[in-house]
Amino acid sequence: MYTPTPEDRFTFGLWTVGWQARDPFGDATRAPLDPVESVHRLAELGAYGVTFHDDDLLAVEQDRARAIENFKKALAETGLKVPMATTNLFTHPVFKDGGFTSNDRDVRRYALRKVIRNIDLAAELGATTYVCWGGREGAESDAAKDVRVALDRYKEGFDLLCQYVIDKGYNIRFAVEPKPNEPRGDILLPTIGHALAFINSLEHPEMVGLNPEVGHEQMAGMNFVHGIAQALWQGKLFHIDLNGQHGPRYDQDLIFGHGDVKSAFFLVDLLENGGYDGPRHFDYKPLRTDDADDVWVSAAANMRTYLILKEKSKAYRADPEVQEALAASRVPELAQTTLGEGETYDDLLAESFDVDAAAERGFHFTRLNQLALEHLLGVR
Ligand code: 3MF
Ligand code: MG
Ligand code: MG
Ligand code: MG
Repeated sequence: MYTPTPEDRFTFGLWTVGWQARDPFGDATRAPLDPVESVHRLAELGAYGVTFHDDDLLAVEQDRARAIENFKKALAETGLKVPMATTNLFTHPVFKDGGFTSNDRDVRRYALRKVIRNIDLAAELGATTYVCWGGREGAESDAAKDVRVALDRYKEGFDLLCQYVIDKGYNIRFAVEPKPNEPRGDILLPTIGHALAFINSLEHPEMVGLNPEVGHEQMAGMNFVHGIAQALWQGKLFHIDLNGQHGPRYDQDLIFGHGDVKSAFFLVDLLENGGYDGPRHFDYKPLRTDDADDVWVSAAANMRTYLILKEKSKAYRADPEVQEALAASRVPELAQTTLGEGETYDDLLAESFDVDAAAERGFHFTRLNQLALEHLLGVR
């Protein structure tokens, strides 16, 4: 029970378990982790795949060709898949003012070259999603960046990369990962909503969707479940970064469910029933206080928590009292079109309505909320 298998499609970034726990105030507390070991350990734990930044592969082997060879061998030995890849456009000091939107044109050209090089590897490894998190695309001062022009350059970058993928015939789509701040004071495309609007301005909007992260939206004070619902509604949930966060503060990258657990419950309920069929990808950080063995305890905890919440969601939906409460709260009524078949605004305008009587009707949402909480707490 709650033991993950590859059918659950759980995936992990190499940079998650491999995080050495360097933070703005302290040095690393763990040694570098060989991606080969990560692949084997994650496979043993029941994961489906791994994802990586170009630079993650070089954690212990500096020679790129050899590092790729070792990684491929580990994948072949374990059967682990690579559904997504991404580019590190944030660690090297050259990216201090961004990659696609750096004020320095030479840097923008270098950033695009770096992405293209790793797209070739992503395609070779069978990845179908290419994530772009623009953590350094932003500013600390409104004097430093002409945001409208920066968005022109952001669009230019995506248009170029889409054209490259089309010309090469790769089966790859891009996923933008929004984040409001950190490491920049303000990051461009700060939320799901900003990114969705931006995508509409691209030459190939159908090739670009989202990779929203739990903690990033919560840092912005947003409701992640609502954001994911809208991304699904717009056909743009290409990928997802699952983790935990306690409200608007620094990016905590806690284990999935170790932040706002009630939101995690409704998120799993939505992902399992809302038409998302991509990988369940964890982008978390093992605690800085964890040692090398604890890292694998934390990796397993993400998957186990997801599976527990999945079962809770099933039980919640199957509970006759919940069904009755949903009906009493008129939740299914929202699926009825507001105008009936063949009706026009004339029918609407001709209608009489007892406003005061309707205003008196309660929606009984408290009962529903309590039922959800009791399922989550395991007392039902
Ligand atoms: C930072 C992130 C990133 C992205 C990663 C994948 C380092 O807050 O979430 O992790 O997820 O770059 O695109
Ligand atoms: Mg995060
Ligand atoms: Mg993050
Ligand atoms: Mg992320």
